[in-house]
Amino acid sequence: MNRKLQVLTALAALGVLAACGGGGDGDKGGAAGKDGAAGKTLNVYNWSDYIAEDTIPDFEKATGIKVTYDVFDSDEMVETKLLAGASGYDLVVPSLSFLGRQIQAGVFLPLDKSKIPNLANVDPLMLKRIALQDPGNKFAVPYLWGTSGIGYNVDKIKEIFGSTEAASSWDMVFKPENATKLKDCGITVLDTPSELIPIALNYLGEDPHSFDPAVIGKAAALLKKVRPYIRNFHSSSYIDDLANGDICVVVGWSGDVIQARDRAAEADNGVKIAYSIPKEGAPQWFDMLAIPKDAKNADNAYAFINYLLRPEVAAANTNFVTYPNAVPKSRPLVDAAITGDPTIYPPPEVDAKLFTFAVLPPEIDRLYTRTWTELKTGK
Ligand code: N2P
Repeated sequence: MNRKLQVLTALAALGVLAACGGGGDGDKGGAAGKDGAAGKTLNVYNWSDYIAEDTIPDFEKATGIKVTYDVFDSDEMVETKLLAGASGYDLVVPSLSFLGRQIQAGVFLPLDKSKIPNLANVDPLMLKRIALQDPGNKFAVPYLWGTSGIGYNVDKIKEIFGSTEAASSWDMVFKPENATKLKDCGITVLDTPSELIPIALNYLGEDPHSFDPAVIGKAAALLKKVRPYIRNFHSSSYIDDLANGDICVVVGWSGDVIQARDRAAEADNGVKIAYSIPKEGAPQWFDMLAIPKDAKNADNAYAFINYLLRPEVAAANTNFVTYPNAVPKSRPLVDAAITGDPTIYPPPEVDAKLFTFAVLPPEIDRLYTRTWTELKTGK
């Protein structure tokens, strides 16, 4: 990935770009958009490292809509803004499991599907699966999806365990006798209980969707045992940390790890990175495009959603961020090295072991948060 975009992404993460409208002059003298309200602007809140570098400029050129693009790296961050209301965003990208709860909280605009003709391009099977949490696909459209697994430095793992076989099992990070060997080269885990607790439960042979506090306590105990060996809790810095050789293992997201691999290769720094979906099974998630109810530029959000669903745009995004999209017609336009990579597009036998996340009821969500705070602060 290009350095300039990384810097822009980092600045946006700090909120530096938010104030300058992505470098533009806002609504170009107040020209009203089709919605007649706020003009030709669009405020987007997306995951970091999650769009091709040309997508926004090309959309702006094609439509005259000026995009302010901010990024986040956790569902918890988006949810806080959405539930507080008046987020100022016209388009947000929560994961499906969070979206289910946000729909119940009434934070989204029901989609006017007549404004998204390219919805016809979306994989109907995926829509059907998603409808379990967004009945009738009323509020959201799938953007990209992926898995959560283990990213690792190939040479370091060979050095420590003799081969990379160790990375094919969650044992590598969840067995204290293994994790201790990784302590010095550095383990990072995603900074979210919503992923790590279900991953730990699944590893223990428990239902990853369990809402039983005693069962969730087993995941907490497991995580606590390996806590001394975890260097960082972070959900975006690990891309560069892995690529630069500063950490050797991450429990992270598929496309992010592949981006780390590609950044290291581009830098030609001798660091080899790989991603594994451990054999005990791993999460599969979907990130969803949705319009907050109080969006000032909803029509521009519709235009952007429709643009993202063009096969050539969806393919460009997948080629750049190495996450699969929801548009089957884009597939012939995606690099063969990506479609042929079983860690990006899991083959059926791996797919069969993937699990999705449940929509957590509020009391379990609170238990997750408490567990996480205690884990991080080492109580
Ligand atoms: C993007 C990470 C994907 C988000 N950097 C996981 N839902």
